[in-house]
Amino acid sequence: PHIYVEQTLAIVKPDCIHKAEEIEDIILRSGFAVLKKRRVHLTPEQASDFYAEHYGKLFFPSLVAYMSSGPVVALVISRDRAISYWRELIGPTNTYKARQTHPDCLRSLYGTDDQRNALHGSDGFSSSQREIRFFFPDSIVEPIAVGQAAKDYL
Ligand code: DGI
Repeated sequence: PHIYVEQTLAIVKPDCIHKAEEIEDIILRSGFAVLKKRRVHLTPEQASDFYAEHYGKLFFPSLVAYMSSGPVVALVISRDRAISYWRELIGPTNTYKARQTHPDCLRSLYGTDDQRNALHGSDGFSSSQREIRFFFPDSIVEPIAVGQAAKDYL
């Protein structure tokens, strides 16, 4: 039996940037390795590209303004089941709903409101590939099957 070590993209968003080191500690304590990290202040054009799937929605302009309002920290993080596990840790999109249904999740603890939700996580394998390459263009993004030899440290 193999374990698939995946990579996913985490973003500490502008409303949470002052907690970036605390978030990185939580990431590490949750069994992830931090493979890459970059602090960047996105332009509105870059934020629009990143969230292109939401173009045309009512909240799109304010989403772009928020994501370009200050620096973010983008991290490529890795462990088994990284994509779904990081999504579970951050919790529901809406901070207020998260506080009702998942009080211990990271968006509940660190989010600001229904849009400023502190953290991002890729929602599937193809978005993880696109989003990792968005911030780290040279990345090779494939799940790695880890066999017997590595099972002791996973
Ligand atoms: O993958 P998620 O970040 O959980 O959610 P998503 O991809 O559906 O939306 C991307 C971001 O856009 C989300 O983190 C916050 C914002 N957003 C999503 N839905 C709404 C929203 N902002 C507002 N104001 N209203 C929404 O309905």
